Amino acid sequence: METTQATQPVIIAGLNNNQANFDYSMSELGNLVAANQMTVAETMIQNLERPNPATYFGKGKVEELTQLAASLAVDTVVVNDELTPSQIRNLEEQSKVRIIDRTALILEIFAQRAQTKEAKLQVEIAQLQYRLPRLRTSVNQRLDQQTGAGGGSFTNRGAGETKLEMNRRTIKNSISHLRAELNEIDKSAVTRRAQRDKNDIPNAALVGYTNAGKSTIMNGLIKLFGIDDDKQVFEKDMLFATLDTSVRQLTLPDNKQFLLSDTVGFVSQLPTHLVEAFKSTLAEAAQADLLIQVIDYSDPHYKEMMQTTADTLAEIGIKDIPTINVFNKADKLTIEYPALEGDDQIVLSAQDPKSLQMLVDLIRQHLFKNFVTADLLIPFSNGDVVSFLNDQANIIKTEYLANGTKLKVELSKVDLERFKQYVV
Ligand SMILES: Nc1nc2c(ncn2[C@@H]2O[C@H](COP(=O)(O)OP(=O)(O)OP(=O)(O)O)[C@@H](O)[C@H]2O)c(=O)[nH]1
Ligand SMILES: [Mg+2]
Repeated sequence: METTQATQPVIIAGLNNNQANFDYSMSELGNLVAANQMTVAETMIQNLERPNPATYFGKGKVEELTQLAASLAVDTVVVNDELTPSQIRNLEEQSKVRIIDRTALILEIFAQRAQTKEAKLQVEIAQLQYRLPRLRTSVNQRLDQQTGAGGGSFTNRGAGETKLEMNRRTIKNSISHLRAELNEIDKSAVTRRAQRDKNDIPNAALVGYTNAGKSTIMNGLIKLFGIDDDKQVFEKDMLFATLDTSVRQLTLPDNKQFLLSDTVGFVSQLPTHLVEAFKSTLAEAAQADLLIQVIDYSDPHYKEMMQTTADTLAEIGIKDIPTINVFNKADKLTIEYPALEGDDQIVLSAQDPKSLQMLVDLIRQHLFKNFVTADLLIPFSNGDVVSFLNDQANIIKTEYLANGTKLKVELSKVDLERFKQYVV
């Protein structure tokens, strides 16, 4: 897809086959369009059981679309679905406008946002995979143009086919090269994770719909509990501000430590290739001990957004991880909802430090529930163990006895095993 000019007017168009969340999905498309420097000049909807296999919309609707585009002087239509290569080609031929499907639009936004090497590779792979089956269309079109009104000779046609095959091979080669590059980056991430697992620090991952406030919560918690050199992550009022996973270590006042990761946000119907390409980035979430789902509670569509998150997590294969729900942006609420019950959800505002304190208490209840309180008697000759525990653990009580230091201390299972010789 070519880069679009600032606020280019487009028509957005969708098929309504009575799906439950059609309105939501169209409003989401409007937001995606705005995120790609385009404005919605008009919305066109067709009520139809299933798409027309050749042109996606029915015949009459295609004519209506052609006239609408001409009368508004709009040359681009964004369709709320992933179309087949031939549907795009036929629609473009018949309506004389450029057709961008939902998948291409999302890929384009991701491409614009990608900053790091890893994100760029992931998006590029997904874009090439999207292009691969669509290659025939553009090459054939070019061929038709080259051969003119008389049509191509047999020889020309043959040369064209060869060129198409060549282009396909080139794209396939590029994909495998990019994959190999991405694997190298992945390997070091896997090593880092293995290292951390050895240290037995529990980890939590922020997940959820894009723009819900994940990065804002991450930054708030870093400010409160981060280590000196911990950097803030990027937060902004835009779709897909975060494409890379960031991991930070947090230390609570009682010395309990955990890792928190901030991940890419979701939107409904995320392109399969994109989800596939981002799997390695989402490995942090896949291996988390706790998922913290952040929800924009002030958005009337928050329930659909929660469903989108659930669907996307399922698609990535993330399941059976304990989850807490953070209903964020409470300061913007205009409706009063009934109070939430249960110890796995909380209503808060990410910008309010008191809220974040409450959130941390909730995270603590879940992440450290396997901690045990033990009494240790450590001989004075093992002063290093006492200083280690003073640094790293929550000491509830210290007594100096004749035969050593007695500590009442909270320990993880691994530390309990490590220090079991001192347990009394
Ligand atoms: N009013 C209000 N705004 C908030 C709150 N939390 C986050 N925001 C704003 O919401 C916008 C999006 O926040 P981010 O933290 O970047 O959202 P995200 O979930 O990381 O989004 P992606 O990275 O795009 O998935 C920013 O402009 C934040 O300032 C909140 O509690 N109240
Ligand atoms: Mg973010």
